[in-house]
This record gives sequence, C-alpha cells and structure tokens, in this order.
Amino acid sequence: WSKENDLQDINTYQPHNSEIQYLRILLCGPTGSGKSSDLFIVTAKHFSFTVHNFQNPKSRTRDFLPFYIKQVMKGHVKDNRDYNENPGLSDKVHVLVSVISVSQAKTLIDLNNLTNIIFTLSFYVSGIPQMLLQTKIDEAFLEVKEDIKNVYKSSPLKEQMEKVSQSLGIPVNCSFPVKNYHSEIHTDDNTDTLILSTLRKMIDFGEDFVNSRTGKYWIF
Ligand SMILES: Nc1nc2c(ncn2[C@@H]2O[C@H](COP(=O)(O)OP(=O)(O)OP(=O)(O)O)[C@@H](O)[C@H]2O)c(=O)[nH]1
Ligand SMILES: [Mg+2]
Repeated sequence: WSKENDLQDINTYQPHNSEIQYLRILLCGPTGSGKSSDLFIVTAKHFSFTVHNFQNPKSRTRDFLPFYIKQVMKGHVKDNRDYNENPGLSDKVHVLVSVISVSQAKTLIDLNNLTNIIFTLSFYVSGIPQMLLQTKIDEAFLEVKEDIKNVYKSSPLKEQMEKVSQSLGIPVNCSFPVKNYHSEIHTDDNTDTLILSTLRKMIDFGEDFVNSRTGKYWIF
C-alpha cells in the first residue's frame, strides 16, 4: 500500500507506439456517478491531461447513446460538434471505462441503462479494453469510510464488486472500487494511493492495447 511506484511510473509514462502521444480514455456512466471527480484532483495535482465532455445530443433519445459513444470511440466526434472523417489511432479511444456509483448500481434503472449501453457496445466493438469503476464506496461501506485501506479487506464490498461485474459482463479483474475526493480540502496519501493504482491500471490496459499490433479494434 504505497503510492510512490505508481506515481513514478505514471509520471514517466510515454506510449511506446510512436503513432500516439497520449492515451485517450473514455469515461462513460450515469450523471452523478463521479466521472468528473474521478481521478481528477489527484491527476491534476501531478499530471497534465485534457478533458472533453461529450453529451448525448439533446435531440436524441436514450437509445441513441450507444451509437453516439461508438462514434466517439472511433474518433469521429471532435468536441461534440465537428466530425472527423478519417480518424487515426491517436483520435480513437484506447480504454473504455464505465463508471457507476455503488448506490446507482443498486437501482435497477441505472444498472440496466449501463448494461444496455455496454451490451450494445460490446456487440459493436471488440478488442478494446474495458474497465468498470464503482465509485462512492465510502458512502456505501462504513468500514471503507473509516479507513480506505479496508478496501481490499471488506467482504461486502467484494461481493458488491463481483455482483455488478457479473451483471455488466465485465471481468472482476477489470473492475475497481473508487473513492473520490469530494468534500475534503486537503488530499491525503491513502486516498491518493487507491486512485493512482486505478489510474495506473487504465494506463496499463491502454498501453497493452495500442501496442497489440493493431491498436486495432473491430467496429461494425
Ligand atoms: N462520497 C463520495 N462522493 C463522491 C465520490 N465521487 C463523486 N462524489 C460526489 O458526487 C457528485 C457527482 O460527481 P461528479 O463527478 O460531478 O459526477 P459526473 O459523473 O461527472 O456527473 P455528470 O457530469 O452530471 O455526468 C459530486 O458532488 C462529487 O463530489 C465518492 O467516491 N465518494
Ligand atoms: Mg461531470
């Protein structure tokens, strides 16, 4: 349980594939799930990164969302408005991260929405690494709220992670618990440690993907 290694590796990370300068990670999930908070405070403290916000176009129904995300993943959507006709590897998404809070995962509507999206996407897109983040574990599990280091010891949390992984069809080893900063003014080492280990995983998954010759996935 230490953040130094991850911090060092993330700091010196440079994609080996010279086609790209940086990884593109797409966070997708219901409103309020913690996408904007995710990783951001820690990340902003140590690293530089760029954020684009994509919203399902207002005129479209919810059914449109998976198709919209598919366009984003293929690198066609630039800043919500412009269309990129011929996206290269650097425009495409390299890791797809689904984000849902524990309490949202417990409501069937939120879970079903995410399941539908992931299901549709996995139908269209294969080969791209997928991760699942379950956020707000501090709200849901007292033992984690008291000490974030209990994250790997809490059996109710483990059960919750497994249950949701299974419903979403994302393997447990691609599934991570997250506690974001929310009201804290100061950052603390233990919270940083968990967040950095998750960020590290995203980079590992993305790095594998852009090197797996190809960096190719198959979108139908
Ligand atoms: N307790 C707790 N609160 C959190 C956590 N993550 C996020 N929050 C809070 O939840 C609220 C929503 O988080 P956001 O990051 O804004 O959610 P979002 O997914 O970006 O939502 P949209 O931008 O509407 O799609 C904020 O008030 C956060 O401070 C967490 O791990 N624990
Ligand atoms: Mg947001």
